[in-house]
Amino acid sequence: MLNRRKFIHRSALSSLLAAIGLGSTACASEEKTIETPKGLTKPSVIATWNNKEANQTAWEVIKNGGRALDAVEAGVKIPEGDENDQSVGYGGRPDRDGKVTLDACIMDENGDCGSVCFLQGIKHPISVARKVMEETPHVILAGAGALKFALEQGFKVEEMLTEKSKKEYEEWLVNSEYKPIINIENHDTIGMITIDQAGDISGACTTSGMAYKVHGRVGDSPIIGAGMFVDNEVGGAVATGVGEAVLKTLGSFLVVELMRQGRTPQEACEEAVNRIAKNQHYKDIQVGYCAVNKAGMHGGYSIQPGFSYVLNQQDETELFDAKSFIKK
Ligand code: SD4
Repeated sequence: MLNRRKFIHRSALSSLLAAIGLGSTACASEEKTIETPKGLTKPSVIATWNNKEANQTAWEVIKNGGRALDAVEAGVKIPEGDENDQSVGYGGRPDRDGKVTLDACIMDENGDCGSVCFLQGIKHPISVARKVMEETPHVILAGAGALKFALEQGFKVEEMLTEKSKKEYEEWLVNSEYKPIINIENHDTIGMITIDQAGDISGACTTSGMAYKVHGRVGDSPIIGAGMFVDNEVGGAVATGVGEAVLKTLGSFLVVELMRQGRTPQEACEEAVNRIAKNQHYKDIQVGYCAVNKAGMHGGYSIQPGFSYVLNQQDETELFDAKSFIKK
């Protein structure tokens, strides 16, 4: 028997209501589900920024019949371990006290998830987040507790601050101003969504957070629904940029929910950015979203120009420059 999956689309009636000016609440109440054959899913890997090597690593897992969860973990471990990526893991820029503190989360096709935040001294926080998901009844572990748990699970403490990041920090100390530079200072945080050959979806997000943040600050990246969200019937979304703006709008959950209601990934990302622009001081910050739905349609959008996302499908890697709310 054909294995079928449910997609949710707005009904013609709800579109009509929207057209005559009745709000989205009316649309939501008119949702209906229709059956979509499983064959319509498309193995995919999508990630924020130009994280091509990470995407390729995840793609190899999927190509070889592996699980989306294994692919997404393997993929984001690449920038985590790369000392030249100064927004993620080893080599990440420190907080204003000179400490590298790491945030990460992971989510699987069953809606299970794990997260660590304000974790220090561990090179692969994503793998600790996965252990939180698989080995504990909890979702989030923070700070000293997360570190204790990681050590119990066999992870080793290592110095995360590299000479390069230390030198930049010492230069920053001269003026000590917290003024994130759009697309530069916090560039390369990775959020990734994977769809495997069985059509199952997983997601991950990992970062060292905003450079020179207050010690103890936690951003959007380890918060399920903010930095990343996956729904196995719909698709997944990830965020990058100033985490406070993403947290205030629960952006990745919003993107996935909009896709559930029938928006394309592109439309959903645009609406999530519009929400920030409507309600927040957005002119000097960057936030970018990218998303993929179960059928492999993808999209991305940001507040400022300069955000890109990378996609692997059918053995091809493509980098997309996302459109933005503020034009060039
Ligand atoms: C944070 N969202 O900690 C992260 C930073 C980031 O690209 O994504 N930079 O707020």
